[in-house]
Amino acid sequence: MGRNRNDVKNTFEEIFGNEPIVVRAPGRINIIGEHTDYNDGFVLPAAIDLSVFVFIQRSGTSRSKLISVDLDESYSLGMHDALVPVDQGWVNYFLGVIDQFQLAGHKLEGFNLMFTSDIPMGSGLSSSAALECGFGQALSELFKLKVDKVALAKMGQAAEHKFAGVKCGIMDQFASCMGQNNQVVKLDCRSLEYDYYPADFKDYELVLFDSNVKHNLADSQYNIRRNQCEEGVKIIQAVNSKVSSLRDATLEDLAQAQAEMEEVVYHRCKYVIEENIRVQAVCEALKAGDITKVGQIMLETHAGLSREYEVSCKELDTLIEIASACDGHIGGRMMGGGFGGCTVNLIQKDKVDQVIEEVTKGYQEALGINTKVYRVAIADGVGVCKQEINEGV
Ligand code: GAF
Repeated sequence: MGRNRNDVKNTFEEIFGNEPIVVRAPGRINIIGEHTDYNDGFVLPAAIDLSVFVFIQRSGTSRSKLISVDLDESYSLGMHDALVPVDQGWVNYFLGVIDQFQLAGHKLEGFNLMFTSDIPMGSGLSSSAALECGFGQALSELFKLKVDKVALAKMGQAAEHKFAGVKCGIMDQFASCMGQNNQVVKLDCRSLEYDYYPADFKDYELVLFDSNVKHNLADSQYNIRRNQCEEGVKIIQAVNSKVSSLRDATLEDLAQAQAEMEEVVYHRCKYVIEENIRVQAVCEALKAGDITKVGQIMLETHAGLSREYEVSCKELDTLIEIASACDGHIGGRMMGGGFGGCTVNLIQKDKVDQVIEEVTKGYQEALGINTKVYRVAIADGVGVCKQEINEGV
């Protein structure tokens, strides 16, 4: 996973003849608050110690070269070229960010860039958001643009909308930019006000199980969910004109509007309204040090995502079912957009090895798929690597 960073730096210097600036941008986990971000609601993510590393330096011309070390692919562009999405998927994240910088009035000159990533792609750990934020930070450093990190997160989100076609919320980019070592960040996705909470899970460890699948309806179904929520809001507004997004709606508003709604829209809205309540409850439980409660709420979220929001899949449900039956597992749920990727679980520290063994075996027996296990640490958000680049995160 990802190349040795010193090797990449040496290769950069050999190819381009100068020392690069190196930027690290992390992936993220999310404790609670799934599919709430684009409903103006609350989320509780954290940046992790799996990251994208971007190596960049000026080219001295108006042309730029991008190299994906992991994929062994490259792409060249002129900084005055018209920008449109291309077939090489990874390139679009870069084009999208360049487009955002240019729209914000920044004049970019040519650069050479290489990148490598530790974040497994398609695992729901936001490798794309990390790429957008890492590249944005790299441009900002290279051309001394002083773009603040919240602005960077917004640019990453806009790039994703326009060049990857996913109408994502702000959570992933915000976590990658604003994450802090050993802290989870509670974000109000409407006002972008945020608070940090110590990521102290006491006798429990967060463990991720990767379903090792990514169903290709993920992107299309994501946008459909977003539309269904917007449709629900319009109907709820007839009973409560103060509701401008699902974040404002109560379960009572929804009950009053239910008769006018398609059943599927009702269930989408119910899930989101309840999930926002669950984020608040998890924050309270964390403050009180009640980790068992956090685990229980995570299981409720999984049930909602699976049955009401319908973004889970057989593989994710199986992982949760097997893990829940293990001694020492106190909670878990699918994480991220859904239709594949990882589950996030809370497991008693002295039972982690045993649970990992049981889940790995059970998943293989049930579906014939190997799970991958990630025991991630919570880390800082995007930044320039000033020290030894192969150390730490
Ligand atoms: C994906 C999106 F990119 C996020 O914005 C968020 O909506 C998440 O799915 C679901 O909570 O990761």
